[in-house]
Amino acid sequence: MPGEKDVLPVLREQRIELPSWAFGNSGTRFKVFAQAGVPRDPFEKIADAAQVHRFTGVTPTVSLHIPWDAVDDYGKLAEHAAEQGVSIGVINSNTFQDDDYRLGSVCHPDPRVRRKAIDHLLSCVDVMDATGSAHLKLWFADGLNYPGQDDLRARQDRLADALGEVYRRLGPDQRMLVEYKLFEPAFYATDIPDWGTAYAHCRMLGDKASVVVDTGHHAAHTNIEFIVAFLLWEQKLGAFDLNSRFYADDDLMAGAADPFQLFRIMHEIAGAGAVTPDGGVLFMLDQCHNIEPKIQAEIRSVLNVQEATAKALLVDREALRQAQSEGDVLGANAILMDAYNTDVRPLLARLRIETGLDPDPIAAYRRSGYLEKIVAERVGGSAAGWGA
Ligand code: AOS
Ligand code: ZN
Ligand code: ZN
Repeated sequence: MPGEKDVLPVLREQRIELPSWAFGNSGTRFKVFAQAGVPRDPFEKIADAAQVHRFTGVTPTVSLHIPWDAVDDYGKLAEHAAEQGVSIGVINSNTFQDDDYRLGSVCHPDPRVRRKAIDHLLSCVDVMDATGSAHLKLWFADGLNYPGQDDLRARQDRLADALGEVYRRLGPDQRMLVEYKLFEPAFYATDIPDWGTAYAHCRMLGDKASVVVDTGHHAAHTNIEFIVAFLLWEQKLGAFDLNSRFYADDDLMAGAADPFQLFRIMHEIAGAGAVTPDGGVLFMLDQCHNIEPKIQAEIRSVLNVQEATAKALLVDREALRQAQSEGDVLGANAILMDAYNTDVRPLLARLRIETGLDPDPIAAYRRSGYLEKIVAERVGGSAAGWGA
């Protein structure tokens, strides 16, 4: 089995991006439960994200969602992030919260609405220019509720046209990430419902486009690690939106519902040497904390991802290859399970101590008094966007 000296250098370099929207109030269509002390603007969201980085040391970037995080001066927001010890990461577009988008955005039958949606995406690239962000993440709520509602193939043409126009606007160091989702808000057909559709568009676009795997966006029992392995093999895996789901797109904490699935995904990532940023895959959380404290939940999620990664790095790959080549079915499986069943918490505690952090980030955060401070200072926090 690989030892601590093999695993620690990789874990030291691992990075996990936080979503700005995880820090605002969120809920379901039934109720948004307001929490005391939540951020009132994007500056305060970044301040909260910086706390997660302060205690974990591996989350130095924050994803923005435009227009939820729209500000007059993006340069100022980027400066504020730097003052807090973090920086702005991926820019997420939002073409789903306007009355014009009832029948879709870039796939809408009306060219006026498509133009409006494409202009929004282009303005997101302007935000990238202003903030220094290198990635544009596209998720579309486009789809149909009823058979016959629109022409499925015509909508793919419109999608391809829109993606092409935005792709051509990207600067030399900017990249496009295309996310898929099986259903919701559309219930009959979604225009990018699966990895294959996203992959086909990314292939047509070129090297700057790759696929986002949101772990909550599949049918139950989908073998997500196979999708991950295939996209890695094709060099088209751009990013993850990590979260947990029990039923649909639940957006619960990564590693909470099925830590074994997260381990199996990280095993594919570790096997491809893609844990660290030089592997070219971004790891982001895409979560909402409707009932639990938000900053603490983000810290817990980061720890869960680190634990799954550490276990994946402990897989004895040499022995595994040997067992695989000998056709030793149970031996190979046992090698994987040995790594999964290792308690990696002491190893991660040592990693933190070595980098000057508290070995128990949650306890340290709770002791810090930050929550009490923001509860006292902030009155009337804003919604994340969902359920707003
Ligand atoms: C929506 O279901 C997707 O997961 C997107 O990534 C979305 O933009 C994100 O969840 C922000 O709410
Ligand atoms: Zn997502
Ligand atoms: Zn989602």
